[in-house]
Parts: sequence; structure tokens; C-alpha cells
Amino acid sequence: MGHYKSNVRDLEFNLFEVLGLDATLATGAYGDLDSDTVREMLSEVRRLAEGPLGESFADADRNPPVFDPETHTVAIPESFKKSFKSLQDGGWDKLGVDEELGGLAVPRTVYWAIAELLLGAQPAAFMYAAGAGFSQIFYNNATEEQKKWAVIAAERNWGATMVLTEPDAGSDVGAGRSKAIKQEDGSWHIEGVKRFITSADADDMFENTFHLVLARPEGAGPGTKGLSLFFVPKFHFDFETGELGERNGAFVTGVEHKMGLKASTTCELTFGGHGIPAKGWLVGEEHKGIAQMFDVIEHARMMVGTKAIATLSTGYLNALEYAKERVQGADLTQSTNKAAPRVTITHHPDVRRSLMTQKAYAEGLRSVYLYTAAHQNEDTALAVSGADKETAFRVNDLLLPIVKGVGSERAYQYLTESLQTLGGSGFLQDYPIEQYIRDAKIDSLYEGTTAIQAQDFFFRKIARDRGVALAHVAGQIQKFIDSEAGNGRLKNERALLATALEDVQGMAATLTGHLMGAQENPTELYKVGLGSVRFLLAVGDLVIGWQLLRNAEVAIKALDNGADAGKDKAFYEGKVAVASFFAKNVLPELTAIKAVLSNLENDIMELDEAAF
Ligand code: ST9
Ligand code: FAD
Repeated sequence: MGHYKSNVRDLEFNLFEVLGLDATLATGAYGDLDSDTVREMLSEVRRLAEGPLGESFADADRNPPVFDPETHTVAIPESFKKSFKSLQDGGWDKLGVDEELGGLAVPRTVYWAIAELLLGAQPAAFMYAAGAGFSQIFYNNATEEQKKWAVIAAERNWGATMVLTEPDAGSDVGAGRSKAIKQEDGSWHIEGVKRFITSADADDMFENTFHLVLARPEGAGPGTKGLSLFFVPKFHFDFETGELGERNGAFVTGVEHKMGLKASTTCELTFGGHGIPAKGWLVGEEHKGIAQMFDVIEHARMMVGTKAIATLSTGYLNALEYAKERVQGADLTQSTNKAAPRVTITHHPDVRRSLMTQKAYAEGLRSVYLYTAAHQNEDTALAVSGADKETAFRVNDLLLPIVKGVGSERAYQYLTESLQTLGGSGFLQDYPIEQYIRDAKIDSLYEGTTAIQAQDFFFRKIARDRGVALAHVAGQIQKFIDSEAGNGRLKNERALLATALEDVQGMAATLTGHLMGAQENPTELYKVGLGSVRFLLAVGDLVIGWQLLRNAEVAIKALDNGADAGKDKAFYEGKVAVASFFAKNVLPELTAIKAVLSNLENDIMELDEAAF
């Protein structure tokens, strides 16, 4: 058995029993795709993920890619390349892209469920395999002529990158200094140094790689709005046949040594610094770069959140397996009896508390990302929350910082509980959890740090949206609170959820008050900045608690209908227990957060830096 432990049963529960995917597929909107096919796909990807894909997980960590500055290339371990090939050979890199690009259309819920399995087993492979997805986004933004290039790139399995960051432009993408100089033939020369570029070199895994690069055309204005997006291939190619030509002037000039996710190359990429111009082609229109790049970023943020959640889930399942076997100490009620029989650690209350917390965040966040994914298609959004096309779009936008920001923060936080469950053994490389923690740390950093997610969430997704999406989600939660969900058995939990909803609404009102107050007194805005990460995490807990209770409602119905005495019964009982646990143990904490946010002061903003 490899390191990865999937939870396909829970994925199927969410897709079919909670989100009602059968009904959507029965409309024929996705061609021949039916529930059986989706189940087969999940079980095939599970075999891949638990088998060849995850096989090189530890090896590629201990023997990371090696950079050769002479040739500007990296050598990636053979074991990893074999794993990557298993993903590509299965055609999973093409899932979710248009048929024109060689893909298969599936609902986004199915896409992300499958992505969870791949990301949990070998996240770096999923990222290297993003070329077809990038081709799709390039295709959607491209001119008529460029659409053919996108098809070529997808057909020939080229790699792809997103190129924003520079040494002095990280969170502040608009500070980027890379230039684009227009040429007479209609192409552009890109000049500058980009930093931290994922997959910019990939050994021989691809014959070519195309970079989607943000650069500033000469004379363009400052900030993100002055940026344009350019298609810059590693090798030039025949625009009709795809046949490769000369080397283009974009060279990898360094590969970072990292804490984790080592199999994924993180490169410095220099444009036009080696005697060969780095030729690029403007994607679509000028000065649309940041909006076009956000088409990629939105997918990538969803990917990062799903990666983190996938890792927490396998961390929890590894911890659970260990806890069921590890014998240590006596039952607490027998602690004075020195001859009492020794028990497995699952008998200890604190281990149970820890395991149940891990289960709550892993399964709750899974439901959150799948609920979000359901708002990425018109039909599934309508079925799941009654959202029309416009509302679905806004709800997806609202929930993305929760999937990414909350998913990454909570995964990292509770993976330490997974490790703790193993005691000292958790600290060893004999078990995968220490690597999970190292590999998952990046998720709260790239694709916008948590601070950036929290500001995006409040300023853009709530204030600028005038609270429309938030009101839609709050309305769904209120509907659940007012319902008879649980047939009398979730009454207490629904009351706890009602308090949590009021707490979060109070927090939103407080922050909005500071935002309004900033019109008179600009420093009021600092208070939003001081409270925004806490607010994001609090809304995350509310949404997780609600999703877990929705799951419990479905589980109670299944139990009432006489679920199988074997595995199914235990599964459903677990759903009810975890929802109740979260409602009683986590949701009440939001009342304290609300109190903290209602007392925000600017004292630490006024403090001299020397006093820190
Ligand atoms: C990175 C990569 O970290 C890490 C991993 C790479 C892995 C690669 C593999 C990926 C696989 C997944 C892809 C598969 C694809 C599958 C497809 C299948 C079909 N939403 O607020 P303003 C836009 S990469 C949408 O004034 P500032 C919008 O156009 C590096 N759009 O911001 C807006 O104009 P308007 C990642 C948004 O103050 C304009 O930006 N780096 C959003 O100028 C300006 O907005 C980062 O993420 C949004 N949420 O700039 C940087 N927000 O307002 C983080 C903004 O008119 N920093 N726009 O609509 C930020 O996000 C900053 O807040 C900032 C600030 C740069 C936006
Ligand atoms: P900074 O922006 O310097 O942030 C430092 C700290 O200050 C953070 O805690 C941050 O939250 C805080 N901060 C900064 N600004 C604000 C603010 N306005 N308000 C509140 N707090 C703030 N980039 C790409 O373009 N393509 C890639 O493929 C890519 N892959 C990556 C892979 C890895 C392994 C890594 C490490 C990075 C990658 N990045 C990539 C870059 C990544 O997106 C940036 O590192 C990230 O956006 C943060 O930028 P920074 O590192 O410069 O940190």
C-alpha cells in the first residue's frame, strides 16, 4: 500500500446523496455520462492514486529535482516521471476540457472530486499535468488564430505555466516591472526576471512548454491594469502543424530549495537575458492581462484549496489507521488499576477528540469545496441552491477564498493533530504525515496568501458585491435552521448553527461599519485589515458546520430507511456524530470571535515599530 488513503465513499456520498448528481446527469446535459460511469471513474482514479501515482511520493521528496545552470534544465527523478506518466496515460489531464481540445465535459463537481484523489496522492503531478487546462483558458481568451495554437498545445501534451511573480512583485502583482516591446511582425519581446514559477522546467516530460506571462507594454500605465498577457513558448513552433522550431529566449535560471512539495519545480525564469529575444504574442487585447490571468488564478485557487483538503483527509485516515492499532495505556476509568488491560489509543478521550476534529475539518471542507464546485455549472447550481446563472457565479466567487484560505489554514493546523496522533512516530519519515505537513504549508502562501484571501473575501466578494452572494448563502443556512432537518434529532445543533449565523452576521456588520467609517476617517480601514483573517476563518467554520449538518440530515434519513448493518450504518452514524461534535465544540467559539471583532482598536497600528 502506498502513502495515500482516499475517501471515495465520502466523495460518492457528497456527489450522489447530498448534491443529487444523478438527477443532473439524467437530463443528458453531459451526454452519455451517467452515475455508473462517474462511480467507475472514481474507482479507477482511486486505484491510480493509491497505486502508481502516489508511489514516488517519498522518493521524489528525498531526491528532489536538480538544476543544471549550464543547460538551464532540471533533472526530475525517474520514479516521479513514471508516476506522472501513469496520470497522463489515463488521460486524466484532459478531464473537464472541451472536446475540441481532446477533453471530456463533466460537471465541475465530478472534476474536482477526481482532482482531490490526484492531488492527495501526488500534488506535483497534478500541477505538471495542468497544460490542457491552461490550453483551455488560453483558448477562451485567444484570438481566432491563437485558438489553433491552444489546440496544438493540448493535443501535443505541452506543459504550461502562469507567470506573475517577480522579486519585488509578490502579493502586489501590479508592481511587476517585466516589459513587453512591440515588434513590427506583430509579436512582442518580453524582458525581465520572474520568480517562483511552478513547472517552468520539467525535464523531458514535455516536448514544449508555454508560459502565460504578465508584462507591461512600453508606455502602459502602472499597477495591474497596465499589464497584458503574453503567450511565450519555450520552443517556437509551426502555427499550423505544431512542429517544433528554434529555442525561444525564456530560460530557467534557478530552481528553489524548498521546505516541501519538492517534486514540483519552482523556477526563476529570465526573459531575453541570454542573447536570444523572448518572443511573445499578446493574448486577446492589450491591458486585459490581469482579468485574463484571473481566469487561471480562480482555477488555481480552487486547486490549492482542494489540494490542502485532500492532504488533510489522507493525514486523518493515516492517523486513524495507526490509532486503531497502537496499544498504549489503560482506559481512563481504570487508571488507578496498574494491572488493567492496555487498550488501543482510540480508547482515550483526547485521541477521540483529536480524531473527530480532524474528521470534521476533512469531511466538512470536502463538502464545502464540492458545494462551491456545484456553483461552477448553471444546472448543478440551480439544483443545489436554486441559484440562477448570475447568482451561481457570485456564490462561486464568494466561496473561493474559503476553499483556498480556510482550506489551507485548517489543513495545516489539523495535519499537526494527525501527526500528534502517532506520538513520536509521527515525527519520523517512516510515515507520510511529516511530508504532508511540509507539502501543505505552501497552500496558505501561493495563489495569494491568507491575508490576501481575507481581503479579497471582504472587500471584493462581500462589500463590492453588496452582500448579494453572502445573502444567498446565509438564506440557504437560515432555510436549513428553520427546517425540520434531522427529524427532531438535530434540534440542538440547528440552534447552535443559528447562533453561529447571527455571530457571523454581527461580524460582517462590524467590519462594514469600519469600511463606511473610513470615508470620514481613513484609519478605520486598518480595523478591517486587523479583523479580516479571523472573519474569513469564522465564516469558514459557519459554512463547514452547516455542510456537516446537511450531511447529517441525509445520513439520518438513510439510517431511518434501514441502512445496511455493516459499513454503511457506521458511515452514516459517523456523519451524524461528526456534525453534532462540530456544532457543539467549534461553533460556540464564533461568539468569542464576534466579541474580539467588535472591540478592534488601532493601537497596534499606532505603535512604534521599535516596540515590536
Ligand atoms: C501562483 C501559482 O502562486 C501557484 C501554483 C501554480 C500551479 C499551476 C497549476 C494550476 C492548476 C490549476 C489550473 C488548471 C486550469 C483548469 C481549467 C479547466 C477548464 N477574482 O482589486 P484590484 C482582477 S501564481 C477575479 O484593484 P490590485 C480584476 O480584473 C501567483 N478577478 O487589485 C480586477 O479589476 P476589476 C499568484 C480579480 O490592487 C483587477 O484584478 N499570485 C480578483 O490591482 C484589479 O483588482 C497571486 O495570487 C478576483 N478575486 O492587485 C497574487 N481580484 O476590479 C495575490 C482581482 O476592475 N495578490 N481581480 O474587476 C492579489 O490577488 C492582489 O489582491 C491583487 C491586487 C494582485 C489582485
Ligand atoms: P509577500 O507579498 O512579500 O508577502 C509577505 C507577507 O506580507 C505575507 O504574509 C503576506 O500575507 C503579507 N502581505 C503582503 N502584502 C499584504 C497586504 N497588502 N495586506 C496584508 N498582508 C500583506 N508565482 C507565479 O507567478 N507563478 C507560479 O507558478 C508560482 N508558483 C509558486 C510556487 C512556490 C513554491 C512559491 C513559494 C511561490 C510561487 N509563486 C508563483 C509566487 C506566490 O504566488 C507568491 O509567493 C505569493 O503570492 C506571495 O508573494 P511573496 O512571496 O512575494 O510574499
